[in-house]
Amino acid sequence: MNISNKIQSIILKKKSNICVSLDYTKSSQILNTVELLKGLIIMIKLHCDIIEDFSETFIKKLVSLCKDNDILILEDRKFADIGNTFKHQFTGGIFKINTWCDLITIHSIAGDGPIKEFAKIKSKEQGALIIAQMSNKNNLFTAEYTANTKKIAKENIGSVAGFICQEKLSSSTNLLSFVPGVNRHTSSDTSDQKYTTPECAMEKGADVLIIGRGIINSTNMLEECNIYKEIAWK
Ligand code: S5P
Repeated sequence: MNISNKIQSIILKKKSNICVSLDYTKSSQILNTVELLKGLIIMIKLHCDIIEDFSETFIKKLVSLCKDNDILILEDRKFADIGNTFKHQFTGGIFKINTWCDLITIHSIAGDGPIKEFAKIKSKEQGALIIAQMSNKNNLFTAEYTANTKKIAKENIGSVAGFICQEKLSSSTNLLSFVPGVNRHTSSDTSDQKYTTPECAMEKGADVLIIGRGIINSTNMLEECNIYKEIAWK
């Protein structure tokens, strides 16, 4: 099964389209939160390079927990370099991202080079989300850039599973829309993040909602995650 089909089958099975962004710096926080929310979410998003105690033992535990509970792992590395450098960043260093991720994020600023490299080295079930729009204020994305990014995605269906975006960008079931910057309580953070509501993101055609602090900073994560899940499923 390709990764787009797998995502859709998990969404239907768990009646959820929630990806929780686990922007924690300690591996135990990640494991504990996945354990708590495992029934309500279909995907977790990591920034592995902010985890202070990243280790092989941790990632093995996480992969096993996620596999057992139909949760996909998205590493939000936002690759943006030439193909050869991408290859080393994806497979090397201390993280060896290719050995544990289901999905990665890639910028299209360098053209299709990194995507083509990814197609060569990825496993059959791995996919990339290409960043076509961003949520934060003052970003440099333009309509033309987004259109060119859509073109790269269409030409690379199979390795590209969808977009990081703010609205539905394709009617193809092989190119899903993943929308970050979702929060039901606030419209911004103290930095540059801009939030939309879960209702608004769904109206704009999101297939998957990516929610970070809206859930992980809540005093009752389980209840809050369930509220997002129910709003989006409706
Ligand atoms: O446009 C974007 C793209 C991404 S991947 N805006 C984002 O905020 N993100 C990521 O989503 C960001 O890196 C962070 O990990 C998460 C949003 O977290 P929150 O706490 O603001 O919901």
